[in-house]
Amino acid sequence: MQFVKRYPIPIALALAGVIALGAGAVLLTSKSSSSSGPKISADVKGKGYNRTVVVQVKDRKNGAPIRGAEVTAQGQMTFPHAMNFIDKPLREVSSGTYRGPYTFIMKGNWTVNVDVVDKKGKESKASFPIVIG
Ligand SMILES: [Cu+2]
Repeated sequence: MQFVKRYPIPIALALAGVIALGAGAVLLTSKSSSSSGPKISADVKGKGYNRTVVVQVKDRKNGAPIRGAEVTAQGQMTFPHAMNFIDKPLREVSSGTYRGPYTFIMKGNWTVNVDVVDKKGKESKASFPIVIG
């Protein structure tokens, strides 16, 4: 928690609260997403820096799992400073479920940007906030 000490107390308290809530596996709520194309939901499992990103891709209209899509996850640090990291492809592990490891190298607030391109070439994006602490 060393980095928290460098910030004013209200921010440190807010961060500590968010970090406490963020412990363990959480189903993430999308901060933004495409209005058309496949529906994306995501979960980041594990603790510490090395996590597993799990993404579910469904048909927006009928909820059916979408198989054979190209799915990537990209980590973006948003606080205490901005940093962008590489896109990593996720692998389909069951119908419409894609997963892969992602290393979040620093404590702080991050956004996981998920990009999906289905077999017809239709693209969908969603962003999920997560705290690494
Ligand atoms: Cu950083």
